[in-house]
Amino acid sequence: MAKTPKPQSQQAPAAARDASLGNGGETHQHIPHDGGHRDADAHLTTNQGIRVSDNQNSLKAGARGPTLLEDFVLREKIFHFDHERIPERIVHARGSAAHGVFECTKAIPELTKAAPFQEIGKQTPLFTRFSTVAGGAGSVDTPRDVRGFAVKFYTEEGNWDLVGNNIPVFFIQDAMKFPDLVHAVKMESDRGYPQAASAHDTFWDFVSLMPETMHMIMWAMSDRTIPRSLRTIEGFGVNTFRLINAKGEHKFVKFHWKPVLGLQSTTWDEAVKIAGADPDFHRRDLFEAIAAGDFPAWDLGLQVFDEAWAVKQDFDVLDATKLIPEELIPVEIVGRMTLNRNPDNFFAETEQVAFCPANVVPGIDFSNDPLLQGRLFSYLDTQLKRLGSTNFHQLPINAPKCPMHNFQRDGHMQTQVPKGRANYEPNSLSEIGEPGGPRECPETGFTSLTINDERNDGGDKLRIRPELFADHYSHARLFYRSQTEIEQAHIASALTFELSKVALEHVRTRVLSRLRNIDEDLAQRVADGLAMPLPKAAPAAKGPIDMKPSPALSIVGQGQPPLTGRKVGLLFAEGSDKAMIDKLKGEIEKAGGTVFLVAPKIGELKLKGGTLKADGQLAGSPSVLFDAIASILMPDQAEQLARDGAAVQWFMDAFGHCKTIGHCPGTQVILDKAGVEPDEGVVPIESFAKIAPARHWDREPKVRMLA
Ligand code: HDD
Repeated sequence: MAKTPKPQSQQAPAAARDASLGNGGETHQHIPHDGGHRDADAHLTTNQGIRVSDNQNSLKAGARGPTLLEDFVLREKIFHFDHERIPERIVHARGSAAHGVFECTKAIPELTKAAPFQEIGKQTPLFTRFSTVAGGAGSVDTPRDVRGFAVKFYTEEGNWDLVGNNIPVFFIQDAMKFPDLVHAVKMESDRGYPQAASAHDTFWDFVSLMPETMHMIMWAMSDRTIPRSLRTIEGFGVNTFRLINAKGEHKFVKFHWKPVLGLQSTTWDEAVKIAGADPDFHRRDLFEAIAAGDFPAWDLGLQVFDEAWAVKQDFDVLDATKLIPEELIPVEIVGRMTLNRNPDNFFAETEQVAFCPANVVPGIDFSNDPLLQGRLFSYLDTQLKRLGSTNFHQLPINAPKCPMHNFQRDGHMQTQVPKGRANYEPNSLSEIGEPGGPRECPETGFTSLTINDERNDGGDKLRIRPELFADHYSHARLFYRSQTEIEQAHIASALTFELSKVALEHVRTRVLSRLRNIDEDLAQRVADGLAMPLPKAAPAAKGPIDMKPSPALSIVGQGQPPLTGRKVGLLFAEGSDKAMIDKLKGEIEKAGGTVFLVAPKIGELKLKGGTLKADGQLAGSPSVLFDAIASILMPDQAEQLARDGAAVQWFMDAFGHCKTIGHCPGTQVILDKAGVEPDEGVVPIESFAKIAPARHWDREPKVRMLA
């Protein structure tokens, strides 16, 4: 006679069940429909609310028999898992985000009636997502790439999305060219590579045939596209928008975000090595900083101007490949964004957040910038594909935090349950005592600016670009000539590197011919770097004209940022002096930095004067992960470490990346082996904290051949 089977939950040996749960088998998590609160005492259920008795074993016909189709618990679990992925964003697929708040520091009702700017101290909640552009969702954080900088303000008058980048201009002038640009920069369509890189044939082929890209190319080849941290990038609305006040008066505006921590970038060699050492470098940095209460902040600045000013310029303010130098129109700071809370769930928030430049609130309106006009369509459209339903605005991360009522109904994944018969307007149901639903708000509702454009050519339908859009070189020249010497060398080197990856020689030649219109010296340096002859300059439809250099465009020119928010790697080993470590750590933390302790072994080490555990093991914590490094080692430990490639490389890289190196006399033997030469950035640990955040660019010609 067959034995009566035991209840399913008892079938697996207790030890196996405990190991598979990893928590003694006691987990019962309940994810209710209200958004996923976890209650440790709640029961595990199916999506239909049926309690699950066994989450380890599928239902089988006998212990060694086939799994039964009847097992709805298994089927539901696998079914849901199979559908976990949604299409990634066609651009900006890889991103990291955080919640925060915008606080108005200067009220500007004379410029705009937009709610966030009406009074000093007014707070508006927001959600900000940073991204790379070209790579897929699983690519690395530090390719040479533009960074997206998208902010969703949940104002009391609806959501306002400021969907910008960390570069104030764009590659193209008209949305018509966006799919071409993106196809050209992404993986080549036959071979499926390179991932997250612009250094390949199709990108440079496109760019070389589209001279309007030249200004943005200068930015893309500058250190702006290899930022040290998302906390140290600027943000820009890029397109020209309009501000409108309560009287209906309007001005043009450009939006700027200025990082409170200042701007900081990596070197290219460093960015490449970080990609290997920690592909999630920026994501981790942002998450950890916020988790530690070290909240990153940006000031919001405005450049405001009117049509009378715009008509006098040599460029068109509707052309997104042009910028307005801050020296011409200063950036006026009106508020501060602080990111103070990490998302609870990456998918629900960071992945499902849906930005759209068309989301504006009363007081903000669009300009006729033809790039912006195309964007107004694209984002809404792409969200439908990505999120699968016209009801994506109901997802908590996208839903406005103010009341929302209309007569839109139904559709996939409708989560609201509208009551009554009124699903059309106008209606007279209130006359028979039934709710009639919401009504228009002529006084307070959004009204588009009635004027079209003072300089529009009579409104004829034309596939054409305005005359001033034709100058593709003046602003590229302005950017290049506004850089410090070292930054110019970085641009020339980046161009040389990228073009050296371009197999098509005629494309390289065409790029060189364009560079001649930007700056002869730059073109010559890149040609020399490639060992190619300099071709004739490309014919230019207009310009270039010389503009007055704008120091605000340089990173280095803005001075060295403080130690606040920077991370110092501190190397020690068994026998190191604990008092010295504690003292240095204290000094760095006092100056606002954080210390990451690195040692050859991660467990508790015996030191002179106590014991200490490292935060990271040496081989897994290369110096590229830190803004500066210091070491406290005894001579005999240093002798030993000098035979370890990871230790030597630690110092060699920090030196090569122009970082501050703090050392005690014991370390000298490794410094010698790593080729670290004395200079103003190689200092005894006593003076380390004072200069730690600085990059010592004077060192660079000693460690690298720059173009
Ligand atoms: Fe775009 C995403 C920024 C031009 C079409 N864009 C996207 C994101 C940022 C930008 C930051 C990611 C938002 C997020 O984190 O979810 N895009 C820009 C800037 C542009 C620009 C600053 C130039 C001023 N974009 C642009 C054009 C088009 C698009 C001209 C199409 C005509 N962008 C899209 C898109 C994306 C997008 C396909 C992909 C995912 C998404 O929208 O939500 O609709």
